[in-house]
Amino acid sequence: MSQLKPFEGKRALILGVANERSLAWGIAQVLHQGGARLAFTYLGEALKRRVEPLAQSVNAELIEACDVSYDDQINALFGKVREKWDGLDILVHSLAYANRDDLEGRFVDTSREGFRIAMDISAYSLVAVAKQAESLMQNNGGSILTLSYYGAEKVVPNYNVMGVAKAALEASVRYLAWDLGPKKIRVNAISAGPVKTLAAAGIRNFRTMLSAAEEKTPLKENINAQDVGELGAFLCGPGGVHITGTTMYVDSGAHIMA
Ligand code: 0WE
Repeated sequence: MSQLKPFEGKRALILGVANERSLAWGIAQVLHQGGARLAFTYLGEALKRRVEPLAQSVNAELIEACDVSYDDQINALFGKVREKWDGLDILVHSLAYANRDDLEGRFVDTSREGFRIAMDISAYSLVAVAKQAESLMQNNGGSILTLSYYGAEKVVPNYNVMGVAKAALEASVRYLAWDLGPKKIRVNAISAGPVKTLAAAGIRNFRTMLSAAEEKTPLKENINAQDVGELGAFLCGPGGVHITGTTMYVDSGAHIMA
């Protein structure tokens, strides 16, 4: 990056840190190094113990519980952000959920409820938080980032309903970019290669998938949370000022392969 502290004074709210391996944590660290002021949410008391020390290590100004399946929790969170900062510059949405049973076997077996849950948590939640962020990003615009995966575009065996939800997420990024563009709020997605995070720990044969993925990439190596952080910082920073509505890959080139 061309500047030493490109995010000096910028206020960033980060949703989706579960532990030190989280992609959201990779983004948080790069923003912190760039001088940003940070706020975090965690999902439930179990993750509070993991997230609190991480947040404190980057001098977080706000650490709040938030389950994005509830409108009142989203409202409460943004109320706290407004109280604390009276504005917002960067919003990072790095969360997804599908029932574990729906991430194996056949997509055709997805239940109505399984489909609803995956869409609600993994796609609709971006719309809900973008609406809240819009009112906090009034004066100088801002940048909204979300995380996607190649299964949104092409069939990745077992990714199933998450692929459908990520397709909806990427489409939501385009429609949000159109709506919020006049207010100079940019909305983008990062399509990351597979990383062994807490989310991945719940997936069968993930290690085998990781080594297969590595062999398939032009660069012959997998990516990590810091790679995601560097692209996130680019998109939120001076390099990204005229980039909106897009999905950018950090995948060692995997997506070019047949
Ligand atoms: O988006 C994801 C996974 C997100 C995820 C993970 C879990 C595990 C635990 C969503 N919901 C749950 N639900 C749980 O109960 N990735 C990009 C990682 C991932 O997940 C896969 C992959 C890849 C890559 C699942 C099947 C095949 C490939």
